[in-house]
Amino acid sequence: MKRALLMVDLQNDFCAGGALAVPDGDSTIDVANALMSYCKARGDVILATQDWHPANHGSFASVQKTEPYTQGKLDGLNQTWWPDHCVQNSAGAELHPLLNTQKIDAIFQKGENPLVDSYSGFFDNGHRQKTQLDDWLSRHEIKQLVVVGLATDYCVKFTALDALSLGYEVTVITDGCRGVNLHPQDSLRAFQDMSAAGATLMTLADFTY
Ligand code: VGL
Ligand code: ZN
Repeated sequence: MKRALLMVDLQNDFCAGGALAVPDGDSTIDVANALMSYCKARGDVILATQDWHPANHGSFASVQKTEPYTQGKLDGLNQTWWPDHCVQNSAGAELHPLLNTQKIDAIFQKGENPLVDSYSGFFDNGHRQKTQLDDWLSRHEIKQLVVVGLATDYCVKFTALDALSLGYEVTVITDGCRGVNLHPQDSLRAFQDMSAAGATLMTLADFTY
């Protein structure tokens, strides 16, 4: 059965010094590199997503003239207002410099529509528009996904949940993920939600044993 490693949003803005730095986010990079080597050696495809916002994105607190990390509604959907992050073609939107990007087979960008946020690599938050990821995976007959990335409680979670609802078999490598944790238990809850929806949770050590 064909498999892909899917690395979610391993971008500078989610790492140390970034606009929306996830606590300990950088520690996912070594795990992702180890997984790429392991997966590539057994013939898996290596994919990445990139949060890719226009400078006027509606999820930005600056655009809404409000405080970052507060809540509101964007086009009828609950929305956390974020610091400006992952602006298209900015340094913050680039993949982490220590990520072995030469191993990546394809990159999928999301979050381009200023009117809606897009945590999942598959759909926007309103499930109105699809990215190219699902079609690409179908075309390559890939039905199994191994997921790591940032952030556990947003883009990793919604990517994994959408993948499960689309019928993929999903394994999440827990030590390859870190969360924002606006509330202290958010990442733990996210792992529980992914597991309850059918994802297998494993550490890198278990997975590569
Ligand atoms: C993300 C918040 C806003 C993520 C993206 O990659 O988890 N979180 N945009
Ligand atoms: Zn974003």
